[in-house]
Amino acid sequence: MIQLDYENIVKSNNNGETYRSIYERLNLPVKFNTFKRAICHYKKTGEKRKLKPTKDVEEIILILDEFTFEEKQEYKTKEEIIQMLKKGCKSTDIGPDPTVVFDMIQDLRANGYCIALQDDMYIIQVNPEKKTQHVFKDWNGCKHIRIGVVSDTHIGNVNNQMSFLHHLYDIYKSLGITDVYHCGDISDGWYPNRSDQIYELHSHGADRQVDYICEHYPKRDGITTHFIIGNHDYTFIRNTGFNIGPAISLRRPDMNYLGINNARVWLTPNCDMELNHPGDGSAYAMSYSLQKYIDSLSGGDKPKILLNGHHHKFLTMFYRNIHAIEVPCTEAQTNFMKSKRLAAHMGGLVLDIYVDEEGTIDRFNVEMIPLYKALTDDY
Ligand SMILES: [Mn+2]
Repeated sequence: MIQLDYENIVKSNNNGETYRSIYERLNLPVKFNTFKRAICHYKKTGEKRKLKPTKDVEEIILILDEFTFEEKQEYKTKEEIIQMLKKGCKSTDIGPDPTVVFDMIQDLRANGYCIALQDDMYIIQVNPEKKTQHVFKDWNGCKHIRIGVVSDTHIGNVNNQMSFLHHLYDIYKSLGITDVYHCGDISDGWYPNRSDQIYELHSHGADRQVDYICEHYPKRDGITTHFIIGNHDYTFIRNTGFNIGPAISLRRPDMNYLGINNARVWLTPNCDMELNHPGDGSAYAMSYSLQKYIDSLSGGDKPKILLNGHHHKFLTMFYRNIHAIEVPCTEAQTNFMKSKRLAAHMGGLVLDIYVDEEGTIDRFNVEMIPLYKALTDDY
């Protein structure tokens, strides 16, 4: 039987760490659901349950379903809560115990709903705060770091190139790559103001695009995809307060959500890599946007590597001591891009980063894997 350190777990949770993150950190041989239920039970009653180890720890069930099932009388259902959150509601509107309600809200957040607490009201947000998350990789001192980089897969659009994306992951797998970085616009999203977009989608709406991505995005043993979301993915937040990033991450443990539009990954203590998905349009010259962005970075805060999505272009530039790259896409030119005379560079990248003892870049190599001829209806 397993005895959990209940006090410390609750403390970590109060400090902002999610139950899932605590659960993963402790690496327990029980299901996430069992773990979470025991914690909630402890918070309610003070009783410290011992847990029986289980073999299968893969299953993901959310506490929300449990509570609404077990205590239907006292607590609102998930659907009812989401409806109420659109206008805002108090904890007591959802159910009697604020700690249980808080857990239910945390579940919804883990599912992708952007929920803020304003005064004493929980409310859906369509304009959440965008903070850059810093991620610190465990560097083992190895002087050669090899990663895969993709961007703008625009899954959900009929122009997405799923076969090519899978081909890239086959190459990554064969090269022994364990981490692939995605610079945003994983989905095509939903633009109500672009009336033609609806004809270009094979999956409509957040739920279907998330379902399609979770089912069809390349999954290879030993490879984790780390992704930010871009302006297309962001349309779901703006329209409905739903962020597909956490929703995908929850269902695909090999897909790690890093934040909205920007993230900073420290590959070594002296080598940080920025993932960026800007919101600008295209300029006359291909290099313009990247150059101006680098100009705007303050001296002390420049990354060593900059990976830029959004423009569907491939370009490398060494400027202000930054190894900067416009990352190509895996979506064929759309009618929208055609009408704006925008070319699409399709491809994926392999980066070979050689560092010294202290983790500072010695040599830097970008390999482009191009796709010359797009397939039609490749979904
Ligand atoms: Mn974009």
